[in-house]
Amino acid sequence: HDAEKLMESAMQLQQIMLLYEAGIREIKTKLDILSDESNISGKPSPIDSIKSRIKSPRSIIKKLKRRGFPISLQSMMDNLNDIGGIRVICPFIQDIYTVADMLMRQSDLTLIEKKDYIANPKPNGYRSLHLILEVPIFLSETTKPVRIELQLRTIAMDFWASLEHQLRYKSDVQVPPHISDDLKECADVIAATDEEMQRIAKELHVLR
Ligand code: 0O2
Repeated sequence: HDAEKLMESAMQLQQIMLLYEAGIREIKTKLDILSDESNISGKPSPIDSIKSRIKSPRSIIKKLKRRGFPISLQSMMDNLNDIGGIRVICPFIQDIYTVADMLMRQSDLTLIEKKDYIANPKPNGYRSLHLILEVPIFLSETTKPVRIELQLRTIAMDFWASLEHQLRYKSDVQVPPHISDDLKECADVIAATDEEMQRIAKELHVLR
């Protein structure tokens, strides 16, 4: 009986993970098509690179606990929107909105939530555009919607966020306030450089 129960839970988990992997594949394909379309028309692609990940069980449980949600597969699907995540790295700030608009125009995608941490950076200096998109997954008998978190950022924003993430997670001590101020200062310098690079690109007619 125990073996049956274990088998049932394992299969349920596998089915859920299949959905998230499929959701990531669907949206990545859409992004690849948009990038290829730019390339063949001789325009520079608004996408520099794409990364994706499935949240680890450890992080899923940590987040459910932190938010006070029940620890179950159903709760994970209902309450977390970032189990499947895609990060789109763009050359220029404007490219982020170009890519986001292109995706939001696609009729099979539903925008569930948009957080613009570029227009409104986090107090620590973090900048990115976050979209929660719902994509239908067509299975043999049914169609299941799955939510995927998209983080869109420039190369410069990604540089800061990746290093800040490493510094925060690698250090066992709480980051002291003067270091947070230094990191915020770095974020602001990087943001100013991003603006400047965009201005140059516009002046050279690389960006419209
Ligand atoms: P990981 O390892 O990237 O998966 P919450 O997830 O509770 O913080 P919310 O509202 O669900 O908050 O999502 P939010 O704030 O829109 O975005 C969360 C994700 O954005 C994080 O995922 C990070 O990937 C990224 N992010 C947000 N703030 C920062 C920041 O200050 N620095 C860096 N480097 N990344 C940030 P996870 O789950 O925290 O981590």
